[in-house]
This record gives sequence, C-alpha cells and structure tokens, in this order.
Amino acid sequence: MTQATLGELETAARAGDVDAMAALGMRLIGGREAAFDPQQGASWIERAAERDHPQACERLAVMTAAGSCRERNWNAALALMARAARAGSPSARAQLAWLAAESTPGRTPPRWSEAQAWPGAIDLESLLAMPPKRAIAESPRLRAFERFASPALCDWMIGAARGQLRRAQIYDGASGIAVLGSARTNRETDFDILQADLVLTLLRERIAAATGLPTAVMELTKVLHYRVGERFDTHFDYIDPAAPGLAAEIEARGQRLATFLLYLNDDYEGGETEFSAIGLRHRGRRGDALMFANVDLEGRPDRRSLHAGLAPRAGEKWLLSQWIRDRVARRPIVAPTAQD
Ligand SMILES: O=C(O)CCC(=O)C(=O)O
Repeated sequence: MTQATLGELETAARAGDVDAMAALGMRLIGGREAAFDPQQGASWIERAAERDHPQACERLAVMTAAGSCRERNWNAALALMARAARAGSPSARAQLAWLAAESTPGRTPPRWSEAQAWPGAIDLESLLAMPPKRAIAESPRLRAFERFASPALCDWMIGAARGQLRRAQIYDGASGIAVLGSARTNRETDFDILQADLVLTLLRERIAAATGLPTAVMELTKVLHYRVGERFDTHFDYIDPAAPGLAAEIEARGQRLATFLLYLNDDYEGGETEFSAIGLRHRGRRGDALMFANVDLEGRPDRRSLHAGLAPRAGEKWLLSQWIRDRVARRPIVAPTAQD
C-alpha cells in the first residue's frame, strides 16, 4: 500500500477522518516525511484523541507526561493512557500494567473499562523515590547510585531498544556532523517523542531527580549495546568549543554538562567504563547508575572526564546513556551524536 502524501492526509484530516488526524499529527511532531511542526502536530493528535483514537491518546499521554508541547501533568497523562488502553491499544495496556506492578506490587489494578480509576492506581511518589548517592571522585565529579532502576525497568528498556539498534556515531569536530568512525564500533538507538513511552518518561524524571537537572535539557535517551570486541574509545562527552564545526552546535543546543549511565545488565565480562585520566575502571551491576560531570565547577570542559566504554570479552553489554545539556535546545536534538 502506498503511503498517503502530506497533502492527502491534510485534506482527509480537515474532512474529519480521525485516522488521518492522528497520522498527520505524528508526522508533524516527528518531523518525518513532513516539516517539523510540533505545535501543529500536537493539535491534530489532540483532536484525534478527543475522539478516543488509541494511538493518538497514547501519544498525547506521553507528550503530556513529558511536558512536550503540552503542560506536564502525569495524572492527565495516565488518564489519557487509560483511554488508549480502553480503546484496545496493547502497548498502552502494557505500559499501565507495568507502572501499576512497579508502583503498587500485589495490588489488583483497575479494569481497562475503568479508565478514570487508573491515575489513582499508580503511585508516582514511590516510582520517583531515589536511592542514596555515593561520591566516587571529585575531579571529575563522579557519583554512583546503587539499584537506581529495578530489574523490570532494565528489562523494559532492553526490550524497547532491541531490534532498533544501528551503528553508533561520533561527532566530526571539523564539520559538526555525526559520522561513523573506527573510534566507536558499538550500536545504539535513541527514543524521540514518537518512540518514547511512559516508562521511559518516568525514567527521565528519575534521572532529573538524581542529577538535579530538568528533563527539558536532556538529549534523547539512548540505549547502547556492545557485542564482544565492540567499544567506544576514549573520548569526552563535552562539545569541544575549540572544534571549528561545533560552535554552532553549542550555540543551538548548549554544552553537555553531565552524563548519566544506567547499567541495564551485568552478565558480561570486561566492558567497564574507564576513566583513564584518574585510573578508574567502573562496572555497575544491573540497575546501578553512574553520573559524571563533563565540565568543571566554572562550566569549562573538564579534560579529566576523558572516558571510554571498553569492549566486553564475553557476553553482551546493555547500557542506557543520558547526555544532559546546560540549556533547552533551540532546535531539536535528533542526530545520534558523540564526540571523539
Ligand atoms: O559504554 C560505556 O561504559 C561508556 C559510554 C560512554 O562513554 C558514553 O555514553 O559517553
């Protein structure tokens, strides 16, 4: 079947076709086969959601929880996701069932027909509770969280990433473009607003609580995957202000203040995160997190944050990586990027 053109979708949406409204909205918020126009896209999605279109309710739920083009409101997001579940969306049902089991284990969740009962069935406070933070180093500033994420959360993120992986890229400092390079041989995926779900949105909230930095300054969350022998050679995560191609990047999207890593599994050998300037090799257990600053206390690039993802010698490594900027991006961050 050929895909409808943007013009065809617009005509159908204006004529009241609810599937067309949802499809048009998704294209506009994702900037896929259409100009990126999130506000316009969000209003088409909202119109489709008003008529209980399951995918539109689901997408609007994620946007509402994330505060993307909508005021952030978790209870409204849960109510919308429950409407998507009631309308039969399997992924909405899976997300709600997961959130209920994680926040109130053992308690019977509401039925799908009781959409209005769902916000009360999920205990957001317990989902956002933080384990204590442990200082590992001061230069660079390195902090660890044990059991930051439950095994179920790690499995959820691995499941979301599996099947979506592509070769990870690095920034070319001269051109500012993301390119393939021998310095990085692992694979990765990231989640934009079309791919994100409520579990990932919750995880980003947890990262915000842990780092004290708002989700609005976070890049797209990535999941990295390393097979035996694959690696991410020593690099800095800060954007080098001295690199000719990267000044515009800093101007448009800000500097990378911090990196937050969540170890999603631990049944592999080798594969440590190595901080060569301080002679440290770190290995988290499944669910542990590590955060480090890429800049010093004055906001200048910190060369002691030099680090690498070493290659696993046996097994495969799954890691979630969150880069955090110092300001809200003027343009969306869409490219998979890292800097060598
Ligand atoms: O794989 C690792 O342990 C490190 C990942 C990394 O260097 C990064 O995300 O910047």
